[in-house]
Amino acid sequence: MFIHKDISVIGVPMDLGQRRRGVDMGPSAMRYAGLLEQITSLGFNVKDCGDIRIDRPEKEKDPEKNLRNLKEVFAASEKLEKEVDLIVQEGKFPLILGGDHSISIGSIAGISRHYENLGLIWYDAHADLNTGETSPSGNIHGMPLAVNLGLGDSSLRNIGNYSPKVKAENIVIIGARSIDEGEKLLIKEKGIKVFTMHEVDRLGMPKVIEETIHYLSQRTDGVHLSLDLDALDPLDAPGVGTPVMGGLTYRESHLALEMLSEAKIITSAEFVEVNPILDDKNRTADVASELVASLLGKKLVLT
Ligand code: 6HN
Ligand code: MN
Ligand code: MN
Ligand code: MN
Repeated sequence: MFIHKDISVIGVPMDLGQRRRGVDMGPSAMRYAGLLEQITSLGFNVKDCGDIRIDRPEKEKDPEKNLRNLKEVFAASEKLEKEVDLIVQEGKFPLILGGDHSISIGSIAGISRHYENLGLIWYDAHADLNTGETSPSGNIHGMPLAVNLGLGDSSLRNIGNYSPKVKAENIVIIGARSIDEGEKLLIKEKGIKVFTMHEVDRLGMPKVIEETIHYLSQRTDGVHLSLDLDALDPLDAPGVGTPVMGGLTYRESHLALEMLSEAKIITSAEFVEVNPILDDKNRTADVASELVASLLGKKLVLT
C-alpha cells in the first residue's frame, strides 16, 4: 500500500498542549538534524510545506473545563486538519512534525476522512486517553487518542465535522508504561490492543510488530503511525517533556520501523514531543530523523 513517491512534510510548532516550553521548536530541530536531506537521499520527492501558524495563548488555563489552552489548540487543529487533508488529496504521504502530541487531533482529522477504516499505531510511553474529566493535569497532549475515539471536548472531537476518527479495534498502543486510572478503565471498556513494556519485554519487538501488522492488516485500509519520542527510553531520547524510565531502546524502535517499512502498511506518520531545550545536543531530533529514515526503507547495503 505504501508506494507514495512523494512526501509532504508539515511542521506544527505547538507547545500549548502541555506546560513545558520548547517542544514548539521540535520541527526546527528535526529539520536541523537533516531530516529532509535524509528523505531525499532515499529517493523520495520531498516537499517542505513549512509550519502551521500557532496562536499565542490569551490566558493560562480554562479552569472550568480542565483543558489548558483549549481555544488555541482547537484553532491549530483546524488549520492542520485542512493542510493534511490537502496533502492526502494530492496523493502524497503526509509526514507531520510536532509539536506536542495534541497535534494528532488535527492530523488524524485530516487523514481519516480518506479511509473507511484507518488503523492507528500509538507508539508512546502514555496512552493519551484522558478527557477533561479524567485528566490529572488538564494538558491536552494527554487526550488526543480519546478525542480521536470520539470522546471528550466536543469542539475538539468534531474537527473536520465528523467523529469518531478511529475505531477502538483499529488501534494498537506500543510501549505504554505510564497509564492513568481513567485511561485503564477506557482501555478495558473499549478493548483497545496494548503492548505495554511488559509485553515488549516478554515477546520481544519482532513479535510485537508481527502481531501488530497481522492485527491491523486484517481490518484496516491504511495505517497512521503516531510516534511520541517519549516511547523511547530517556537514555536514548532525553529531549522530551514527559520522560518515563524503562522505555524502548533506539535499536528496538529502529527495528520496529524497519519491519513496518517492509510490511508496507504505513500510509501517514507523525513524530512528536521532541523538545530541543531539554535535549542533549539535538540527540532526540537525530533519533527522530533516523527513525523516519528506517520507516522509509533505509537499509544497510553491503556491496
Ligand atoms: N504525551 N497521562 C499524563 C497526562 O497529563 O494526561 C501524561 C500525558 C503525556 C502525553 O506524552 O503525549
Ligand atoms: Mn503522547
Ligand atoms: Mn508520551
Ligand atoms: Mn537495522
